[in-house]
Amino acid sequence: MKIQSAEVIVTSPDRNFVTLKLTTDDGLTGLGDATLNGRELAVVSYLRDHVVPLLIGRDAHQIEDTWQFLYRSAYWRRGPVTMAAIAAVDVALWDIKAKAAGMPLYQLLGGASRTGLMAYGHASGRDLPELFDNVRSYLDKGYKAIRIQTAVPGLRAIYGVAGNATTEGNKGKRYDYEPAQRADLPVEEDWDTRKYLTHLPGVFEAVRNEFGADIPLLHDGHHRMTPIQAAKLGKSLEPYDLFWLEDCTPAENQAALRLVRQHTTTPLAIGEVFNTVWDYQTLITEQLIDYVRSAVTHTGGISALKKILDFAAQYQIKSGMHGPTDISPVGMAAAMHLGLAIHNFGIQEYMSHGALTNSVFQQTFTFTDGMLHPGEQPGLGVSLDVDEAGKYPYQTAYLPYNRLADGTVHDW
Ligand code: KDG
Ligand code: MG
Repeated sequence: MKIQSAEVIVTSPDRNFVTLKLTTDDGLTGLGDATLNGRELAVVSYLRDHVVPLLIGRDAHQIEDTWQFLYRSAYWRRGPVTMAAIAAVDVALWDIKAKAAGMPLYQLLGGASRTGLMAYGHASGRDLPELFDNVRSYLDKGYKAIRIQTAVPGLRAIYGVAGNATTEGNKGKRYDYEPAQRADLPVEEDWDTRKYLTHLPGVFEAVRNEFGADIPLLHDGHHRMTPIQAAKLGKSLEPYDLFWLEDCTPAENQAALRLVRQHTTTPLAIGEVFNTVWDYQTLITEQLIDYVRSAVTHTGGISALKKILDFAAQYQIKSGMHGPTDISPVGMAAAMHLGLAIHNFGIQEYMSHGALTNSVFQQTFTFTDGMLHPGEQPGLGVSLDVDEAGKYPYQTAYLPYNRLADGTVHDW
């Protein structure tokens, strides 16, 4: 079974998505997600100019060999653009192999280890009443675990808070639904770690008082703290029993997590900006984290992320795969099949896509009583309507960035 054609499809229904579609000489098709939020066209060029010509005529069954060929023959290694491109090829080939086998993809990864995947949703609010309303709306939808993000008094706009969004299309709406703004320049937001560290524990105390001790609560620090600040935050949140504190420091300095770990028992999750196992080596072997946050899309695909998660399993570290809206329905389906199969599944982030996105991507997954399941259709269970996709051309969009009060650029 040879790869006959490879097409890179760019569409922007509710936001930009990049999808690789492979077709074999016996007519099977496979999809892979190559979306890199705010840098989409770099992956399009990497695929169209440097990868597609290498794929034509290759045996579609040789997934591992193709992965190693693309990774090693480039000479230049790692990085989000390269690894998103390789991920798209890897996932599309798994989709094809599962269709050829006539099985849903999770069966080829070892079969189901559970009946469904516990998912968490994103609640936020400018104040406590708004946050409580938002938490209730997630509980009403069946979510069993909820991420809590809050505005901070004195700060105009920060990551993850719906109501105070600065981006035009999202003003007063679900900012955490789509932080990337369709515009020629990124939006500037503001940040003050001291104000944040003072405010956050009180918000978690209020949420626990309102909703009780049982519900798993999560929080995303979004890379904005130094190690000692993160250690302080983890410690101050201990009474509220978080499921995890995510990205408490900029993730590229793995050693920083040693200091955080020494000071707090709040579980730590990290890795949505990582792209290979090398980003995790110290974190996993020294048991400095509890959850691997990588997306299939940004970490070289199912083949590579499964190896990272198998490695993590030896250290009792579980999965917490990235699942915001910039992971396309194809990337989400890949995460669901992998999560269903591995033993060390932890939790799955899940923000539903918009109606236009769902008109471009037809999907078989279900979300019932807070649990995701990828469905039983052979392959990933996702198809792409090329005509619908063509109605929504690419639009320039950027993620926001932060400045401190004195004008210094800060991690967003
Ligand atoms: O593209 C960036 C977003 O995916 C990221 O900001 C979302 O931090 C995020 C999360 O935890 O979902
Ligand atoms: Mg995050």
